[in-house]
Parts: sequence; structure tokens; C-alpha cells
Amino acid sequence: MPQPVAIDRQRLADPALLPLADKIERGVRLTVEDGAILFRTGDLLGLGAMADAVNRAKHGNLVTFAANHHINPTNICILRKTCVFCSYARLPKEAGAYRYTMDQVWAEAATANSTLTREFHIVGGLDMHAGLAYYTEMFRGLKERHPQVHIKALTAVEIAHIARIDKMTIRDVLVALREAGLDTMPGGGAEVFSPGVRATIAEKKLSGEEYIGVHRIAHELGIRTNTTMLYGHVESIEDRMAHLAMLRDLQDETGGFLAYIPLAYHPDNNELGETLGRTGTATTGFDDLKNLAVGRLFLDNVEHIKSHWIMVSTALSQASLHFGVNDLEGTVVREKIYHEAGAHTAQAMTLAELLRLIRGAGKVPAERDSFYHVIRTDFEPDLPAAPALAGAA
Ligand code: V47
Ligand code: SF4
Repeated sequence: MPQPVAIDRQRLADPALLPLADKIERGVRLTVEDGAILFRTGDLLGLGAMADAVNRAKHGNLVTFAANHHINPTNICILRKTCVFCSYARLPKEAGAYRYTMDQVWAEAATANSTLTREFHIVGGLDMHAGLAYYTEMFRGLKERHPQVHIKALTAVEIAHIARIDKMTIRDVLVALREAGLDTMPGGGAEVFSPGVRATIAEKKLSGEEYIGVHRIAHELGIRTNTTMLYGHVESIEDRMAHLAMLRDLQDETGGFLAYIPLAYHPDNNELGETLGRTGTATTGFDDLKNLAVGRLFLDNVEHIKSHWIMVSTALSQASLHFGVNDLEGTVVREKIYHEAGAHTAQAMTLAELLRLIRGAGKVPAERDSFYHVIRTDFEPDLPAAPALAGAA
């Protein structure tokens, strides 16, 4: 049962939100139909007020971030032709295809020492030459060189790919990866679970049930994971809610999800964008905020809702701190996947910039570890301003 939370009804303009506010106040779980009402309302501020109240009851004014470093070791992917929303993957012989050698991984990770990185976030394509041995060698080598850095790596889709090419069970793959240094798993590969949508945007990718199955096994092994939904393409509101309901059900069962991150579809340089005639037009700010707020209200058993500033802009991520979000994707070094798909945001953010964003929203910044334990809140109040503001005073 969710925790009962008081809602300020003065802030709700849409009468359709009132019965939902009643439920939240009584600690009654929202249904998928309620979730659809939230997605359909024009009262964005009312929706935000409810999500904000629930978020404040869980996290007060605290907004967390992690000093992480994204590494994408291979963009070679056997699903290159069928994940029509993806701008990142390449066929092995295609221009721009790459697979890092271990030395390239060590070189890429080396900056972690000077940037105080606490987490490597490692994801890539489904590469026939990147099986279990490739990743166990990588994780062992990274742990040897950076024993203090957490490894969050490999989506459910990549785990299933490794199991297939190495002819192993999902469980055995996860056990071997954990022994080599895997700490947690990211949430990618979920897209939208509905079979109809999947047939259109990711025909050959593992099914929604299979994605849930991989996460269930990870949770049973004590490997915590994140989860996601890719929105803003061909999915309906009903598809979104069915997806969120599957995530909520698994969380009821295992409690293994750490965070939910809605991912805004970017239409540049991919077949789906062309088919939809949407090149250059990403999701709307209204829908971005709704996805975050509905995530907070419907996924009442997931503690952390994360906004990925690379995908929705730093400005919108800052606003989202009043729409149910308690975590910002942190200082990301050299992000590739969304920049291929037309994201115009910078590829990395400094600590000073992050602090400015969070404090500018009237919130208290906290650096966290990968399990969401707060590590640090004692930042200098007068850290140097971000470069863009340096000359403005
Ligand atoms: O599964 C691919 C998405 C995901 C596009 O767990 C696209 O902490 C938008 O899951 N437009 C991978 N999205 C990234 C991911 C992630 C990101 C940040 C944090 C975490 C976490 C997980 O990126 C893929 C897919 O859903 N994606 N192409 C695109 N054109
Ligand atoms: Fe490959 Fe993932 Fe891109 Fe699909 S979304 S083509 S699985 S890299």
C-alpha cells in the first residue's frame, strides 16, 4: 500500500483529478485507468502538484545525483535493422562501426581517477564478438584498476544476447558477470512492452515478458536494476499504462528496482523518425513532465524517479524537480547514444553546473552512491559558477 499523502486541492484545476487525489490521500493505489486520466489531463500543474507532494513525502527537498561515466564499448548490433528507433547501432562492416579493445576500455576509463567517478555505466550493441569472456575480462580489469568504482552494466537485452551466443542460462550469465565485478544493471531495452508497439519499433528484440524475466532473475540473485520506458513514438496511453503496470507488478514481487527513468524518443538519424516524418522534432515538454509525474504517482513502490537531462534538456530536468523527480542523471562524460539521435544537450555536466540547477529549483543537492545512499551534501555554497554564467555577474 502506498503511504497516504496530503494533496492541496486548491492546486487542482481539472475535476477529473479529484478522485485520484482522494486515493493518494487515503493511501489507495492508482489503477491503470487512473494513470490514463493523468496522461490525458490538460492540468499539468495539478498533476505536478500531486507528484510533487508524493515526492516530497518520500524525499523532502533532497535531489540526488551520481558522478558517473558512460562507456559504450561496441556499437555493432545484430538488431541494427529492426530496432528502427535506434541511431547508434551499426552493422559490423558499416562505416562508423567500432568495438573497443580492452586497452581502449582502460584508456577511456582512465579519466575516472581525475573526475572522481563513482560509477561506470556500460552499455552497447548486441555484438557477436562481445560475449561473456569480453565482458568478464572488461569488468575484472576495471575493478583491478578502479576498485572503488561501481559497475552498472548491460541491459536485459544484452544479458539475453550473451546467454544466447555463449549457450548459457540467464542465471549463469548473471552469476559469472557478478563474479567478474557487475554490481547493478541499467534499465535500457524495455522500450514499450506492448507486442503491437514492439512489432513496429523493435521487432526482433526480446519481448516484454522476457525483459521482466531477466530482471526477475537478477533481483532473485540480489542484483538491483533500474527500469525504463521509451515514450513519444507510436505508443498509445494504454500501451504506456500496460507497460508501467508490468513494472509495478514485478516490483511488488521482488522490490529489486532502484529507479525508473522514462526515456524521451529522439527521432534524428533513425528509420522511425523518417517514417513518422518527425526528424528534428523530439517529444514535447508537456509530455516529458507528464511521463515523469505519472511514473512517480503510479509506480508507488519504486523509490527513485530519475530525469535524464541529456534527453529532455537541463532546463526541463530542472523543472521536473517539481514534478515528482528526485534524481538527476549525473556528471556524464562523453555520452554517445542520444547524440547520434539528435539530442542537442552538452555531453557532460560539471559538478558546479549540477549544483546550480538543483539549488536554482530550491532543492538541496546530494551526491549519492549507486544504491542511492547519500554520500555528500556539504558542497561549498559558493562553488564557482558554471562557465556559461562566469562573466554574467
Ligand atoms: O534501451 C535508444 C534508448 C536506451 C533512442 O538505467 C533511445 O540508469 C531515445 O536505458 N531516442 C538505453 N532513446 C539507455 C538507458 C539508460 C539511460 C540512462 C540511465 C539508465 C539507467 C538507462 O536508450 C535504450 C533505448 O530505450 N534509446 N535510441 C532514441 N533514438
Ligand atoms: Fe541494438 Fe540496442 Fe540499438 Fe536495438 S536499441 S539496435 S538492441 S543497440
